[in-house]
Amino acid sequence: MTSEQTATRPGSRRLGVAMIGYSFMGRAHSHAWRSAPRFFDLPLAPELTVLVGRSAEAAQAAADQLGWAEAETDWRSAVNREDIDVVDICTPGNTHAEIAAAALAAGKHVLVEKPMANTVAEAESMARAARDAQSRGVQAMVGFTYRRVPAVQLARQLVAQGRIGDVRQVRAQYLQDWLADENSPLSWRLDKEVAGSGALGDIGAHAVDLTTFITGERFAGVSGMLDTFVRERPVAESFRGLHGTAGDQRGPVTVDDAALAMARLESGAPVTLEATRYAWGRKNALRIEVSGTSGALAFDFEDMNVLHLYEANADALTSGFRRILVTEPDHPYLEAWWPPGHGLGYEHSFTHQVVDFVRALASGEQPTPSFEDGLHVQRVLDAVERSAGNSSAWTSVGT
Ligand code: SOE
Repeated sequence: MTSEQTATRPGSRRLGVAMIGYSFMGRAHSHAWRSAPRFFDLPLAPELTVLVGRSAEAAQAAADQLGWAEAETDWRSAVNREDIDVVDICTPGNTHAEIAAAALAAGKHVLVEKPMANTVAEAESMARAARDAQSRGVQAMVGFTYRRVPAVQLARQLVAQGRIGDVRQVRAQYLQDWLADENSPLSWRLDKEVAGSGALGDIGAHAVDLTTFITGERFAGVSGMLDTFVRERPVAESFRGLHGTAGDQRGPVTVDDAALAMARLESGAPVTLEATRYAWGRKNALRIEVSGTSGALAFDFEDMNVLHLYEANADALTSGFRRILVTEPDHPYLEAWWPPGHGLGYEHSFTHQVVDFVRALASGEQPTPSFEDGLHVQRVLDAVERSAGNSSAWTSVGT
C-alpha cells in the first residue's frame, strides 16, 4: 500500500472503501477520499481499497490514475470483501438500488450519488433497506454535494436563526447549457432507461434538495412542465466528461431538456423551480433565492464563495443586498482551508461530504441527507413528471 492510498493520521482505524464507477463523479469522489483526511481531523482513516468498473483495462487505468490500490470488474465481489467498510456508488441511476441493497445487506455503509434512484419504487426499497441496515449500525447517505458548499451551509444557518424571518417564497434554478447545441452528442444522461429523467433528475434534484436543506421544509405539491427541444442527437464516437465527439448517426433523446414547476412547501410557501441544460451561457448556475418576512438570501454556484443577504430592518438610505465572502475561518468547513478570500471550488464540497460522512460513521449518527431525504426528492421529481403528463395538473408529492 502506498501513502497515496492510506490516510496519514496515526492511530485512526482504517475504513476500506470500494468505489463503483469512475467517470466524472468517480473522479470527484476519489479526490475527496484522498483529500479529506489530509485537511480535516478524521476519526477514521479512509483507504482507497478498490475501484470497480466493467472493463478490466479501463478500471485498472482509472485506479492507477485516481489512486486506488486495486481494480475489479465485479461489484458483487467487491461489496462482499472483508476489507471493505464503505461502498461508494458513482454509477448511473438505474444501478443504484441493486448495488445499494447488496452493499447494505453485506453490512457496508453506503454513499450513493444523486438522484438516489430512477423511480419512487426503487427509492422506497432503498429507504427500507437503509432503515433495516441502520438497526444493525450500518449507515446510508445520498450525495447531494451542494449542501456542503460553505455559503449554502451559512444560508441554512441564517434561515434557522430567523435572520430573514419566516420563509415566504423560494426561487430555485439549476441552469446549464451543454445541451443547447443540437449537435451535442447523446450520452447515458439522455437515455431514460439509464438516467431516469433528464434535467429534472440530473440537476433539478439538486435544486429540490437545496430548497429543503436551506428552508428545513419538505414539498407538498407541484404543477410541472417538461420539454425536450432536441429529439435526436448524434451518437457519440467517444466520450470525454459530459461532452463526447459526435459521429454521423443520430439517435433518440428520451428525456427532458428542461423541467419547470410551480410548487408549495408544507408551510404553504410557494416555490418556482427550473432545471435546464439548454440555457446558453449558464454553465453551472445552481441558484436559490429565499424571501422571508424580514429579509432575503441569494446564492449562485457560479459565484460559490459568496452569499447575498438582505435585511429589511436596515436603514433605508443604505440598505441593499450585502455580499458576504464566505471564506472566514469561522464559516462552515473553512477552518481547514486557506486564509480569508482565497476561495474554494467544486471539488471542496465533495471533500466536505466525505468529512461529514466519515464523522457520522464514527459517531454512529445518521449521516444526512439520508435515504429518507433522497426518497422525498424522488417523490418531488416523480410528482413533476406526473403533473407534466397530466396537463400540469396540481399533484401532491405524498409521503
Ligand atoms: C451534469 O449535468 C452534472 O454533472 C450533474 O450530474 C452533477 O450532479 C452536477 O454537479 C453538475 O452537473
